Amino acid sequence: MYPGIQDTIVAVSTPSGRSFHAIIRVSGPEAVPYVKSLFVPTTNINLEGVPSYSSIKGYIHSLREGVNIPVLLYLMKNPFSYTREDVVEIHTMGSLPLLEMLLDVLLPEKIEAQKRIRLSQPGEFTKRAFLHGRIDLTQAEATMRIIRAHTDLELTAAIAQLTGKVSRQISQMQNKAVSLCAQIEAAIDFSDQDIELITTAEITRELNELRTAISRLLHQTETGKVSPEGIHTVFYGKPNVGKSSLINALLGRKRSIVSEIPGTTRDVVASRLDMGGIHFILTDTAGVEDTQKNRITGAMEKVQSVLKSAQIVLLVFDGSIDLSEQFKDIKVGNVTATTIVIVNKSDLKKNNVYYGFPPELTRYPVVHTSAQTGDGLERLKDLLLETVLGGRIETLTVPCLMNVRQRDALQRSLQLVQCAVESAQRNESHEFIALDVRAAVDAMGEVLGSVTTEDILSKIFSEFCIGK
Ligand SMILES: Nc1nc2c(ncn2[C@@H]2O[C@H](COP(=O)(O)OP(=O)(O)OP(=O)(O)O)[C@@H](O)[C@H]2O)c(=O)[nH]1
Ligand SMILES: [Mg+2]
Repeated sequence: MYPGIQDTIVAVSTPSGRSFHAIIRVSGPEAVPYVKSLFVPTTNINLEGVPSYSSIKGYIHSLREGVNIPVLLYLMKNPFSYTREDVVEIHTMGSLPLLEMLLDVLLPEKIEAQKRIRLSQPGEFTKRAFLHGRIDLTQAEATMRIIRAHTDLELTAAIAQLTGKVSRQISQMQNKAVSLCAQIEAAIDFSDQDIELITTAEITRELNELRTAISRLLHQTETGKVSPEGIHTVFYGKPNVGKSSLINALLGRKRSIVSEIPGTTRDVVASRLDMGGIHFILTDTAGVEDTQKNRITGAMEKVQSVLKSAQIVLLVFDGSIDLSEQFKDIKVGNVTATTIVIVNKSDLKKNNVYYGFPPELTRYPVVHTSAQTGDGLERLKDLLLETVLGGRIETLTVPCLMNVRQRDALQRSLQLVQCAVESAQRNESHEFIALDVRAAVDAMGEVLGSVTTEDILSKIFSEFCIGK
C-alpha cells in the first residue's frame, strides 16, 4: 500500500492566473460525501444517487466571508474517472480570490482528523491513475509531457504514447522473451535426461526475431509520426434529436443543414474538429428510421458501415421527449466503438429530469447538452479529449518518440538480446543465454513501469504540477 493513497485529495486543476473558468478537483473515498456536506444544490437532488458524469448546479457557502459561491459540480464515480476513484469537480469562475475562498472552505485549518482530506501533492492525481491501473507508467509520463509540451511534435508524440500502442508492442515482446526464457531454463533443468526441449538453433532464431522487433521499434520511435487521419467520431440517433445542430455548435460554424423536419440529413457528412492538438473527424449521419417500417434504405446502410469504422460513437437523444421510445430503433449491438451518451435539448428541460433513460446505457458516460444555448458543450469536448488521452480507444497512429528513460531501457534490452544471440552462436551454455534474456525482460519491464521502485515513481510524479 502506498502512503497516503487512502486520503481524499483536493487541488485546483486549472492553470493559475486569471481565466474564465476554473476547476477544483476532489478525488478519493470521501469525495462525494465530503463535497455533499458543503454544497447546497439549487434543485432538490441527492448527490450520491446521481449517475456518473452528471452536473449539478448549486453553491458552496463560505462562513468566514459570508457569501454563497456559485458552482457547478461534475460527478465521476469510480471507476469512470481519471484516478479510478470517486471524483468531484467543482467548476467555478476563474478568479483567484474566489478559488482561495473555496479552498478555505474545502480545507479549513481544523479538519476532522478521521476524514483524511488534504491538498494533493504534485502529480498525485496521475500517480493514482497509475497505481489503480488506469494508465501505465509510459502513459503517465506522456501525460506529463502533454502538460509541458512546447511544440506540436512533442505533443502529438506524447499523445501517441498515451494510446498505449507502444506499451502494447513492448509488452508483446516482453511476453515472447519470458516464454523463451522459460523454455531455455526448462532445457537446463532437463539437460541430464537426454531430451532436447529447445535446440540452440531454435533459440538463436527466436532471439534474432526478438532483436529485430526491438530495433524496429527503436527505429520507428525515432522517425515516428502521428497519422493525420484523426479520431473517427460518429453522431448516431433518431431523426430530429439535434445531431447536425450539435456538430455545428461544436465547430462554431454551419457545416450540416439543420431543420425541424425529421430526416434532414440524408447522407454521411464529415468535418474536422481540432482540440488540444488532437483531430476529431465528426461524422453526421442520417437519423435512424423506424424499423417497424421494415425497410433498410441506402442511407441506413451507409450509417451502419460508418458505425463499423467508428472509434467513438456519440449516441444522441432528444431530452425533451421520452428516451426509451427513441432507444427502440437504435441498434446498440452494432456499436463496438467507445460510446458516449448525449441527452440534447437540455434547454427544454429545466428540471433536469429525463424520462425513460434506457438501462442498457447506464454504463456509458452521459452528457446533457443544448445545441441551442451551448450548455454542456465544454463538458462534451472534455469528455472527447479524455476518451482519447485516457487511451480508451483504438487509434491508428504509429509509434512515436519515446522519452530518454524509455529509450535507454529499451536500448539496454536490445544489447542484452544481442549478447544472448552471440552466446548462442558461440554455443555457450544455456545458463548464460538465460541470464541475458532475463535481464532483457527486466529492462523492457522498466519501460512499462512493471519493474520499478517507489524511488523511480516519486521522482517521476514529483515533476508534475499540483492538480494533475
Ligand atoms: N430547443 C432546442 N432545439 C434544438 C436543439 N438541438 C437541435 N434543435 C432543433 O431540433 C431540430 C432538429 O435539429 P437537427 O440538428 O436538424 O437534428 P438531426 O438530428 O440532425 O436530424 P436529422 O438530420 O433529421 O436526423 C431543429 O429545429 C433544431 O433547431 C437544442 O439543443 N435545443
Ligand atoms: Mg441532421
